[in-house]
Amino acid sequence: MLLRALSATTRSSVHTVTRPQSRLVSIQAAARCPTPRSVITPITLARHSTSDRTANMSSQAQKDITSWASKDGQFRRQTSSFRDSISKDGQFTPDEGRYHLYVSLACPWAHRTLIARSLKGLDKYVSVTVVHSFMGALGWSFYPPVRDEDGGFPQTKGQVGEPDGLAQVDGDPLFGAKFLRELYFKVDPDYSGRFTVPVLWDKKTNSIVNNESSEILRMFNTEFNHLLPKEQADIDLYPEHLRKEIDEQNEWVYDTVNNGVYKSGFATKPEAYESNVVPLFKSLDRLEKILDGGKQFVVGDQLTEADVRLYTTIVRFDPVYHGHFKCNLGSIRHDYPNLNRWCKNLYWNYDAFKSTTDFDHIKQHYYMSHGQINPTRIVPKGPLPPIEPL
Ligand SMILES: N[C@@H](CCC(=O)N[C@@H](CS)C(=O)NCC(=O)O)C(=O)O
Repeated sequence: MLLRALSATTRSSVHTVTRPQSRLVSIQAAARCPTPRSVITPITLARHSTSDRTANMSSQAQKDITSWASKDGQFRRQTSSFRDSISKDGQFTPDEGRYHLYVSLACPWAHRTLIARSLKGLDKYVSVTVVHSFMGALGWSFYPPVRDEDGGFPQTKGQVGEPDGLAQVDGDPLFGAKFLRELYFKVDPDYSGRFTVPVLWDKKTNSIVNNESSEILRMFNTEFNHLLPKEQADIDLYPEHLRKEIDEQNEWVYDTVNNGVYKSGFATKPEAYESNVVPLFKSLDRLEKILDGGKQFVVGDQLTEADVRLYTTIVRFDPVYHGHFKCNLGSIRHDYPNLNRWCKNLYWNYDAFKSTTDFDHIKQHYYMSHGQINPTRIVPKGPLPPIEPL
């Protein structure tokens, strides 16, 4: 293993949320290799909105959106603000065509929700819009940024322009918004948090149901089951008998791995970087051991949300985090054979994982958007292939 006697710094996690869930039989085989289908519902390109709320920037975080770290050099992820739930008996009932999911294909948190939506076959209930891969000063946009005179992307202006061929963008089909922030302000004109994806939008009440991926993932797992064919209803990513183990693992994997790569990469002081990159690799060592003996899943013998949550970080690791976020005490493909095998199995054998993973979009986002980390905005060619064959 790469790291042995290390002093892990454990920071508090705001992420793990447990809600009562209904009991379901788990038939994981049903999740394997479903009929290939596009995960993204086709959407027509919308016209630019005339109502632009971009001037409404009420908090410091909103004014300085690309300044990720605090004064001490540490990156601290903000707690999500919208925490309602889809449920049969609540305000947000699980009706066909009612919900819309705004995602970035680059974002590992949004990626969780796309995988769950695909595994559970929720296309009819939840349509999807993908934002442009570039995130500038005004946050996620539905259009590519205007290029400046020398062809670069302006980090500070945040204008929108014509498609640039780098990534397919859908436009906002609901309101013709230019920026994701407009949707947040539509719901709450005084919103002072960050404009993050994923956003689960309710088309009926025109509001945000939830913008916390771990909760959206669980809603998708259970709240539509009574409407789904048995094969998909039976897929249970949070089975009763594994909940304790999943919750325990989520806690440290979230803090040191999922968020650990960000805390390493966004650190602006060596001490902040080191205090995160070391625990990150210690946790990768721990996961490598968990997957010993040809194990295919990180908790139990079936696909669970623990695999979904870990996958979206591991699949980005070699293409982005290793170089861009300086997480280079090892790479998945060269130093973690078990994690590599586990990741390749999910990618190549489960359509829900492969069809939602877009390596070009992922690399374009990180290397182009974070000018303070990569001022030339050159997107590296490798690693090739982005994921190894089985
Ligand atoms: N807690 C949120 C975190 C989501 C999140 O941080 N998303 C990032 C993209 S990877 C984002 O949209 N960042 C924009 C910003 O912070 O301005 C979740 O898990 O849903």
